Amino acid sequence: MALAPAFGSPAVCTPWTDEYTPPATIRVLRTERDEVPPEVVGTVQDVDFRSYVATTMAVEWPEHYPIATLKAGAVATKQFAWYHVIHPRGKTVVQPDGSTACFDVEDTWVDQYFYPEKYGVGMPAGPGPKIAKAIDLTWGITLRKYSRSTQSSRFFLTGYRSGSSSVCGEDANGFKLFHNSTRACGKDGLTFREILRRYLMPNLEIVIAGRHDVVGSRHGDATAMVLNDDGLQVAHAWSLGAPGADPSSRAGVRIDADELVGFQSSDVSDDGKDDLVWLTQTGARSGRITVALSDGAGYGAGQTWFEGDMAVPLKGARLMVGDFHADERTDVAVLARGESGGMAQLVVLRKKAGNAFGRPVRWWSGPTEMGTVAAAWAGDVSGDGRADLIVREHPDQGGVRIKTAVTRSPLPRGGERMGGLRVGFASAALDPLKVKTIPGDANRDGREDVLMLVGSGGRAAVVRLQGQLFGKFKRVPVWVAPRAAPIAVEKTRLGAADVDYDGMTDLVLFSRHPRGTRILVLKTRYDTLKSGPGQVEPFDWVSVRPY
Ligand SMILES: [Ca+2]
Ligand SMILES: [Ca+2]
Ligand SMILES: [Ca+2]
Ligand SMILES: [Ca+2]
Repeated sequence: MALAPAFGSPAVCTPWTDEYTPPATIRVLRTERDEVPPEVVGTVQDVDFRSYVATTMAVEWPEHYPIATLKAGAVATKQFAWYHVIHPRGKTVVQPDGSTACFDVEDTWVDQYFYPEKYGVGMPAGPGPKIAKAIDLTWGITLRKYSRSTQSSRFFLTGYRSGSSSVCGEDANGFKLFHNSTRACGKDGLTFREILRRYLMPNLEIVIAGRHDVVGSRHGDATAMVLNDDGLQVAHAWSLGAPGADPSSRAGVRIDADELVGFQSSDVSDDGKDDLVWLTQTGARSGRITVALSDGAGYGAGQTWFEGDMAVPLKGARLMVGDFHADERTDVAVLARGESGGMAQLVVLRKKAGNAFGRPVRWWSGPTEMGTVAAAWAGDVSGDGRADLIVREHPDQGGVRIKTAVTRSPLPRGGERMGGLRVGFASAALDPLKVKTIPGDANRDGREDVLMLVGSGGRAAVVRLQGQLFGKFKRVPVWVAPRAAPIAVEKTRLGAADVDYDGMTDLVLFSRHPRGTRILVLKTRYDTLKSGPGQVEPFDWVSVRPY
């Protein structure tokens, strides 16, 4: 086993400071055990970080635990070690050859138990496929604690112990997970996000950075469909936030606009890059769902992932994408007219293994006049990992209304899978033409918010409707456009992406401009927005549709 060189300064061991992307390796002090070769004992090893997490979990979060518990454990195990990499304790050891080496963690219970000779990846007693899955599905997730007084949050040390209780949540203290009781939570049917919230509340942020990354730079991108002269919708993506990336448009897929019900962006192939999904009507109640996968440079050719009976009338229906099953996979949903007047219904097509969506399953139905629905999205407002329904309505009597229906958790086996559609925000005074809305997680607490651009008295303002546990919104004014740079709300459409890669969804404005369309990013901070970057594109704004 080669000895890694010692670094000069104990203040830096593994040189890594990123709080959103895990380190590639970690330096581990090896101690004496039966199967550890004598030449390894007392040395520091550079270990592949993912293997380190998997090997540790094989002992500390065993394979037979429920998958939700393992996912919570994978987040905590990863972050415990990662925290020590980015906050070095200055630990060093004199190795058997006389050299001094620094290390981030030691391989005993002092930190996390690491014994690759016996529990390593590929060993009979090593991590199995369930642990590997739990790690993969949560690799991009980090936890932070928010402080209201400083308007900031910090990546914190996540610990865990065996615990004194076998009742879910009973020994929760706000900072640690406990094996026995979190195992009970998993058996009770909680999702891993619900487990993390129960043990690590209050002020917990469950963060995923880089939302809506299409181009593959990790940073979120601006995207819009533009209608061309041949009547085709052409997908365009702009990488505006990544340092050194080419900000010019990448044109991709062309979609025949006839019979198109809708298009959406989401990562349906689980590689971290958002793909394009669209629904085409092939009959009154039948359709085809096509996917164009992003390869990082652009979209590939369209592939049919579902074709057939959609179970609902598609005329006037709304396509949406979201993870309704809390399995970290993107499902497709359609909000449509109900079977009788004044009713609406939602069906969900589950993402299956491979390139396919399952048959539509009834998720919700209730009184809603589809004629008043101006937009609908799937987003996890309640923060349990299951997508909820967000609907924007323009009531006949005027104003703007936003309603939510929350997916039940645990998921009922049959019947209604959602609670009722309830008003989360309503204003009779607002002119719908001067209110633009887009969902995103702006305060990175793992709950979907709605960002609202409002024109009032000549100066545009942004209000954040902050998602809450029961699908309600907290209204937080965050920004007013400067007098020197006014924004015409009625000539603006909104996109959303985490352009600066910090887990807070940023706003992307597409505004009418004398030379075409002006794209402007408003970067989200907790209590305000920061303007830029932006550019002007030569597309007639009238046909530009952000997605
Ligand atoms: Ca993808
Ligand atoms: Ca939810
Ligand atoms: Ca939020
Ligand atoms: Ca951001």
